[in-house]
Amino acid sequence: MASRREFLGGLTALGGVYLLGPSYGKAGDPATGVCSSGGGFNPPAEYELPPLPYPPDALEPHIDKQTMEVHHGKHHAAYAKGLNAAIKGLADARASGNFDNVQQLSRLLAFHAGGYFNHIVFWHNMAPAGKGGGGEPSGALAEQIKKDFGDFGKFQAHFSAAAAAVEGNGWGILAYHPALQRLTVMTMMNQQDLAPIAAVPLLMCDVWEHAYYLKYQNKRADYIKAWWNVVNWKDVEIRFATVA
Ligand code: MN3
Repeated sequence: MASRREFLGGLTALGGVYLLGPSYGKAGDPATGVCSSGGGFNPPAEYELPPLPYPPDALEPHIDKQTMEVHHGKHHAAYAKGLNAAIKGLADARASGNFDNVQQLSRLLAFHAGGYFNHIVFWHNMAPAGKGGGGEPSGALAEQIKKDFGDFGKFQAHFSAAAAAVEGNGWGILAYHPALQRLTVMTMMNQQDLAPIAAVPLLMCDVWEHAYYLKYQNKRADYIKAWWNVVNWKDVEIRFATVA
């Protein structure tokens, strides 16, 4: 496990520490969420769409195949493309010395870097129900949830209510804040707004309509209720172990 100092030392690039999460593959593995311990993180020249860690129908019936195909193949792919375009736009601005569009490019970088990374965490936060998905966390994460929220039921109710109450597009998030040394439930509008700097996401629930509308229409709360059945707590525990 990386020490906190090593972990924070390894966090670079892309619009804020909170965007980066631990990886449990090799250090700096973009397929699982980028970044673990210090140094050695070399960003690729172009960000590519990482594959889903399971087939698109694996989360049925809670999350349907068509939603997963469109969400991953179209929406997530568009964030990768937008991220590459924003990085190139800023490089071009530096090369030419023309920063007329720097405000717009900075916004696009934050939005697409958020969208690119948030979905990587989200895919890995899920697993087929009964085969890694569902249930409750164990070990150190379970203890920390108890300490910071009272018990798992209170945490789950808090998270569900916060995610359901996001105005428009956004995310419900369980994050660990290394400086505060506590877990927090937070929400994020769009792909980056309202997220405290340095809070590291551990568990993310996409509540953009594209994440549930085909199957659940306007019933976001029903989607969130079903989503708990596919939460991959092992993944969340590993992320927690890397930062706490
Ligand atoms: Mn999405």
